[in-house]
Amino acid sequence: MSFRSPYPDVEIPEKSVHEFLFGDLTEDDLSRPALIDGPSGAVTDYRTLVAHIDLVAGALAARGVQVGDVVALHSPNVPAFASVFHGILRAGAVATTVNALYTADDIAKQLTDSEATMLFTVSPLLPQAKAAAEQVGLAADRIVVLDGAEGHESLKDLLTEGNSAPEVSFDPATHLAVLPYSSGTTGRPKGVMLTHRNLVANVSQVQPRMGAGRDDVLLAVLPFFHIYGMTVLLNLGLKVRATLVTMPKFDLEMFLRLTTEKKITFLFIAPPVAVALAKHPLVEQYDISSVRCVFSGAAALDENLGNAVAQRLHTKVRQGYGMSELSPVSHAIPFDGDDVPLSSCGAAVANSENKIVDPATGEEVAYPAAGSSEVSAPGELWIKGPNVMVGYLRNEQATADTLDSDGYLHTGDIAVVDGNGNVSIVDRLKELIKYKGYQVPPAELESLLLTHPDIADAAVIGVLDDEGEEVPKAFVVLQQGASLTEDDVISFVAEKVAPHKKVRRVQFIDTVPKSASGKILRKDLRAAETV
Ligand code: 4UU
Repeated sequence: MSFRSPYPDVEIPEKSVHEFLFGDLTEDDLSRPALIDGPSGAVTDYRTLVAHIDLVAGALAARGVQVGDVVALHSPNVPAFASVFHGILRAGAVATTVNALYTADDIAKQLTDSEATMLFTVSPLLPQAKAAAEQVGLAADRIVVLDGAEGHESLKDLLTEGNSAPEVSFDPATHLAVLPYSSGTTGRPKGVMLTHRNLVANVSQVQPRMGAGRDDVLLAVLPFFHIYGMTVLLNLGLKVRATLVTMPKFDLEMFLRLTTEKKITFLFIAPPVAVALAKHPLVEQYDISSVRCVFSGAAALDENLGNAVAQRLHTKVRQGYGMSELSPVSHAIPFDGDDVPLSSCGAAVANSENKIVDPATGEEVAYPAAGSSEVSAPGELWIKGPNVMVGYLRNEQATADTLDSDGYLHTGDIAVVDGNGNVSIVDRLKELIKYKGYQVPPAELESLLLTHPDIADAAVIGVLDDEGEEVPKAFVVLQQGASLTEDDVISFVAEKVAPHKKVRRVQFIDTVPKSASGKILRKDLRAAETV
């Protein structure tokens, strides 16, 4: 017995992402601002955006990119991201978006695994992009540097060729649109196969209740390369003809200044930004009264923190839950959901159903009576709907471990549900760590720690810092006679990983607790943390 979304089903158009988003632009839409580059103020209207998308698609086709080929996009948030991202999809190719914080090794792994045949990057990220391309044998003429760099084509070069978009045909129901990387419930990052239908569905499922429309100005600080920014800003934001103001990285002063100057109405954030909004003295120095709604997702938002933001900013605060494998939004508190507790992530989005399953017994928990404010017992949240991924790229085992034969995706998150269908995430079954909303796969850090000659064994889990935010903590077993300090371990890792994957706490232990089959017993380590 599952429980369904309380909302009526919505129609999911059988269209490609491009047709769905831009197929019905009106004359009025065309002259509206689609993107504003935060730092420079440069405006791209919808007319220019769609023209550039066509030109990028044409340039890709001219370089031999065919339907189904994978193209990597490695860039912080700049307006050109939208032209390239949608240009790739327009050409029938598949966009694999690469985290802008990644090291050369991280990028190389994704290029190899996704079999990307071209790479778009920006000049500040070129050193690591180039090193990665060299590692995997991708030639310099397959690297386009958006803002230009010696020895590479620039976006301007592609646009001025004037190639029109190719005629392509594919089935939106099955054709892949994007391949973001996620470590899922276990192991290393894997390519998440999302179709055009997945992306079109998720915007259709969420948009009617999100409350954002054509008069809204959205601050696009959440990275477009991550599924949250991709679907909610680049797809939903553009679908409703809102204006996106891009910020290449988070900086509180710029965030507040742009919010004031551009009269931002919707802020999409992850919880660490809520901490700043609730507490930082700088906030008082700006008039950010244009903000109507702050929407948080990608990690747990503390209810008191969310309410503190609402009070200080005199605005609505909403929470959503999502996962790359779900395109990503599966739950969201609606814009008009003033009565929904902020401790929850709201109800299941339209056209979807959920189960909450006791991991110990494999049985569904009992659901509270309709309308009751009681909550169910906790269990793993399972989700079924048109936004559920096809599977992990070339990884049948991981796919089978995550998607069951009834079409339910096992999230690896522990949830409870109340009698109104509002779901709250209360714990995590899977090993994944979220640092500021970014994924940190513990398996990756554990194998890196084991490469240190003085480390005999290691396990990494997420623990809460003083602000209640999750940080990666390493439990380290030293080799006999070795004498490393905590700082030695922290800097050993910091030199080799992207900043968000740094180990931020270290504890030396005698043995890593393991099951009979050799699996790290993370729950034992976690339990010891909370006493
Ligand atoms: C507790 O983080 C995301 C997607 C987030 C998102 C997007 C659009 C949230 C709301 C929205 O509207 O994707 P991933 O794949 O990087 O990480 C997924 C994991 C989840 O399995 C869960 O463990 O991130 C965690 N997570 C949350 N946890 C995501 N949102 C929440 C949340 N509370 N609200």
